Amino acid sequence: MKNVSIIIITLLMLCFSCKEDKKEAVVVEKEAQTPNIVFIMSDDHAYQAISAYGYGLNNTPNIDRIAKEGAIFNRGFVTNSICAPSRAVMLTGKHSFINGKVDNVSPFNWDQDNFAKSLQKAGYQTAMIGKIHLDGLPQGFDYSNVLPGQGQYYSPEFIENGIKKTYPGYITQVTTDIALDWLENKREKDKPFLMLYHQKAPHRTWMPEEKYLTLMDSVTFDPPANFFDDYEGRPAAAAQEMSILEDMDLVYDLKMLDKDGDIKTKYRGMFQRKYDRMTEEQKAAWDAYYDPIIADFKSKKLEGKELAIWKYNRYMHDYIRTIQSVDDGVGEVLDYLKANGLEENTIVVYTSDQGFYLGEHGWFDKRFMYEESFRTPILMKYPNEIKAGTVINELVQNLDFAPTFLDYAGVEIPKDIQGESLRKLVKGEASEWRDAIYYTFYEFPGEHRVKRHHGVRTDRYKLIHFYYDIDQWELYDLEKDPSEMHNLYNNPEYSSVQEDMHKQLERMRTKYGDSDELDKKSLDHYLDAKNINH
Ligand code: SGN
Ligand code: CA
Repeated sequence: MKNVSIIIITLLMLCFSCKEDKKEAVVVEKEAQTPNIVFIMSDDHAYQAISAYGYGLNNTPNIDRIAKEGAIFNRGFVTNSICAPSRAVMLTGKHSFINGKVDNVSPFNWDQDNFAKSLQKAGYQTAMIGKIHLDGLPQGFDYSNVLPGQGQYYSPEFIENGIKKTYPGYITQVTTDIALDWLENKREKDKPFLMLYHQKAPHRTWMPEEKYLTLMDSVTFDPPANFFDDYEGRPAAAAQEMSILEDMDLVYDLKMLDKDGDIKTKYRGMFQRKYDRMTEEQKAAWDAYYDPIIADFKSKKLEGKELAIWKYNRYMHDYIRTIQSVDDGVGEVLDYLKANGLEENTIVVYTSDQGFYLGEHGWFDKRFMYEESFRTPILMKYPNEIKAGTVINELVQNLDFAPTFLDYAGVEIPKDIQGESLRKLVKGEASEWRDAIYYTFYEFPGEHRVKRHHGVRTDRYKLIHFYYDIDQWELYDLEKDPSEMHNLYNNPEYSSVQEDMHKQLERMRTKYGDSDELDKKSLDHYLDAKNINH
């Protein structure tokens, strides 16, 4: 039986009693089918590394299929560029300071509403597979098989409905296999379904699958134009610890685990433990690839800019390779939907929990409100309703997923959800849309040392306030300076823009209910979770 909502069955029954029953019944059924939802998310996947976005770094044919057959969002953003908070926003449709999950370390309250709970109540069968990064048994899911914490690339552990087990193999393929197994063998095929299929890759430490160890080996990547940024006028940017040259570990991040032990780094032992999770065959494949690179690296004795560019290339190769396995998985799931007659009536979304730096400003990681980590890829298809090749340039946020899914499912959107449904926007029927978006980041003091900040972005401008142990404002004209190298704050030519952006910031804080009080509360929450005295 097809996924037809109860209302439709009732309508059909009513139609059977009328004269022209047959014709009408067919029309009603097609219009009101309840869509399935496959929500694909990867971890730290920069939009720059999806070929549909046109940066020419790599090739992701399967993710691109979603854009080709549906819509691509050119201005998709998160509200807080860090993993667990982003997932909490996605589930609840509420900003971090409202759903309470402001950082990666404090607990998440699963007892609050989330869109999976609402869909479950409406008759959906629901599954959560892969990385979730929120402690506790996921609520709202009939089936869950999730990673503990960050998860491991090789021989990964998963927690299936609360029970931990280790799977042989490579995490991206294992996650895909679990998803396909749920689709084929575990779901009840007469119900509409929601499947969250969330990959760990391409998260640090970017460990590729054996079959992709040599992918793009002959390619040399040119670093972005601002790779050697001097952070002039941007003290918060200067204070971070996410520089490829300074902070990327030669062994842990870049796999220079030499057998002689000459390359001694801070995190060598941590990488050794990751390497030790591999089978003898996997280790042999890794050694065959990395050993010659290690020997070559040792002989070169690189320094300064040369070392930075070498590190950037090593990083890019591994990063791009882990994405290839993610793309394969997307292809397997799309093929399954097609082969099983589910293609037309299934919404497929591809996104990441945030963006990522691929050498811009000299960095890896995320957290900042600067474009590369504030932005996130969003691609969405639903053949029943979305035209192939749709391009969306409006400002959308991960806040919008929950109301969008509820809208498509015909489920009432709770009044306290802060996002907007994308449904009309994607159809080209939205009469008006937001002109500004709000951002918060709290995780300081913390790993990578990105200072606390919040800010507002409009189509053209961005205002950021860094605070806590600093009091620094930044203003950017994104049209003239898309790489955000020139802080225009207090530049007389921009005084009216500055004034207007301050008003926009206050407007955002009022609109979403943020305040100094909530800020203080989240700070206490974070410091308590980190056991920092305050
Ligand atoms: C880990 C990483 C960091 C990363 C955070 C958050 N270090 O702590 O580099 O910023 O996760 O990432 S690692 O040594 O454990 O790889 S997030 O995507 O989970 O927010
Ligand atoms: Ca992440």
